[in-house]
Amino acid sequence: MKGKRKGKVLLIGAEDEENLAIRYLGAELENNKYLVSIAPCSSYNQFSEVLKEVKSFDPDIVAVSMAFQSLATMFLELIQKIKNIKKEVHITVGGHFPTFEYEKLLEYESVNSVIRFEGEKPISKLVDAVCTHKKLSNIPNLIYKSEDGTIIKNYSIIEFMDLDQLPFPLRNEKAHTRLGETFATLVTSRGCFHSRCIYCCIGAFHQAKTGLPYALRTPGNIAKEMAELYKQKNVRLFQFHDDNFLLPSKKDSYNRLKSLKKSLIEEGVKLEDIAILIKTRPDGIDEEILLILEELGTVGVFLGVENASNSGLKALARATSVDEINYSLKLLENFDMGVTFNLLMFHPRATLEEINENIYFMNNNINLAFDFGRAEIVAGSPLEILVKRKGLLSGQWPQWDYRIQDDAVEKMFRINAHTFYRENSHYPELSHHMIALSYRSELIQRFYPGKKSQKLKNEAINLIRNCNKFTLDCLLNIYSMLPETGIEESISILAQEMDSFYENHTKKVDELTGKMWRFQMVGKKFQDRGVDDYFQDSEILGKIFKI
Ligand code: B12
Ligand code: SF4
Repeated sequence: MKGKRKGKVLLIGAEDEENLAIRYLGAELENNKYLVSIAPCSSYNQFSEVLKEVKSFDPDIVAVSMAFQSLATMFLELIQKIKNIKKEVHITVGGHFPTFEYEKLLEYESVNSVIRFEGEKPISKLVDAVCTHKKLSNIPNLIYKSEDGTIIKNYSIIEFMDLDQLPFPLRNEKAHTRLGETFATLVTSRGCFHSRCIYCCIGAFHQAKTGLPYALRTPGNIAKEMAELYKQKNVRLFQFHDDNFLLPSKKDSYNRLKSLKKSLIEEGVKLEDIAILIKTRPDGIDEEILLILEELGTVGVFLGVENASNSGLKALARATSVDEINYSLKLLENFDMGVTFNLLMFHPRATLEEINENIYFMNNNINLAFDFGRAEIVAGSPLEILVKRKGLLSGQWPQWDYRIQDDAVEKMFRINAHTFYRENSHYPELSHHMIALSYRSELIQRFYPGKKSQKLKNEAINLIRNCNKFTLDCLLNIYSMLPETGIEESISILAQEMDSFYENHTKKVDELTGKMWRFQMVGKKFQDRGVDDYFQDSEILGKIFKI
């Protein structure tokens, strides 16, 4: 405890991977000499582990990241359980959802305070105030209950922090493995230059900020973090979780990437050793940018398509066009990058014509892994305001539902919910696995190029295409049901067909993923010995390792 300040903070958050929100907070707290422990919680199964940590670590503050509205109910139950065993502990919650829903959350007796917006500065001040019994009124972004129960809202920070000044997020001792390689996520920015998409809360989250709606780390600072991960944790695959990895101006994006490349080389990161995954809007790329992204090792691009009709794009406030999307896809065809996308083809104003256009688009991109669904309501999004104003809202806080204005599209959405997205359906997970497969097939091409990796890539494309064809047939089948009544039996038959196809396909994807995994394990060994060509070309080794 020497040199440590009084104050122990237990940070809780969903950790499907290292959760950067709590890990940035943890780094800042440790920098300020507080003691920190991280308790991951993505599901009810992890409650007992978290509660065990509450007992053994005995924190002064429990800080829960509730970014995901979908997990809010679970976290509220967890918070109650923590209070049951440690009544006096101060529990604060933060992240996107609490930033907007603080009033409702503070109605829960177990929640002592909410920290809105970015949390680094406020959390350290809160720990200090709680542990030294100071008043809470000087803590920025804090909302809390006074002794008489009234809600007190402190002032908000209205400027982005200098992101280069933040300590790098805390990391586990050992890096995660994703797609068969050592893996880490990071962000190079906060906020979004567009900030207007109707289903998104990022614009509102940073709305109070003066100046630009986003802040950037410098390339040198990003490269330092990557180099640390590369050298100390042997990380080879980096996923950038920025809302937009690229900038509004293509020239600026190009210069930034060029500078990142230079900084990485200066830091001793061998570019041929690393691979990256990014997200970008379709209007963010051009050939020059793709060339430099390729040099940086980009193997996966999640392209923000979101809707493949101009009216749909307009309704979602995407500020892009189908031509722009098609152009970016055409450019991407010339690069070895797994391109994936999501289609929010269901939204309050969706029409059947739009649905047609989206299905047509899927068909035109049958080799690409994608996901589709409805634009869901999250607190702080313009969509929330729209559905309330139009009287379309139904369901219950925090899991809202809404009605699509066009009856036929609404019917189609509900049939989808009873088929593709019904409970225990294999489709939602399978679509994510196919996205992963698409990235992985390019990743192995980059790290272990040769005949076998090309063969595995072809197998992946075939699986993706076959699955997409079936998905399209199902969508068309659903479409044909729309004018009919008494379709319960047809829906049930279709759901059974889907179950059997998607279950079978999941097995095939798992088999191919297993094959890729074996290929990577063995490929590394042959590469280390400088005989990878022999491995890639050998039929016998292919048979032995079932590749
Ligand atoms: C990485 C990510 C994921 C990862 C999760 C990784 C993990 N944690 O295990 C994956 C891919 C799994 C994922 C999935 C989903 N995601 Co997501 N995801 C993100 C993303 C892109 C980055 C998050 C991040 O790391 N940011 C970097 C950190 C440093 O910033 P931050 O999270 O904002 O944290 C700061 C503040 O918010 C605050 N803060 C956060 N927590 C706390 C807690 C306390 C106590 C305090 C004081 C402060 C505080 O302080 C932090 C530091 O300043 C965000 C977008 C975004 N810009 O944040 C979406 C985002 C969080 N995801 C979103 C959504 C909708 C989803 C999905 C529902 C998507 C889907 N349809 O499946 C799922 C739900 C997952 C689930 N578990 O239920 C929405 C959340 C909206 C909402 N309120 O629900 C976001 C905001 C995207 C968006 N533009 O709408 N996601
Ligand atoms: S969806 Fe992406 S582009 Fe649109 S506002 Fe949100 S972060 Fe920005």
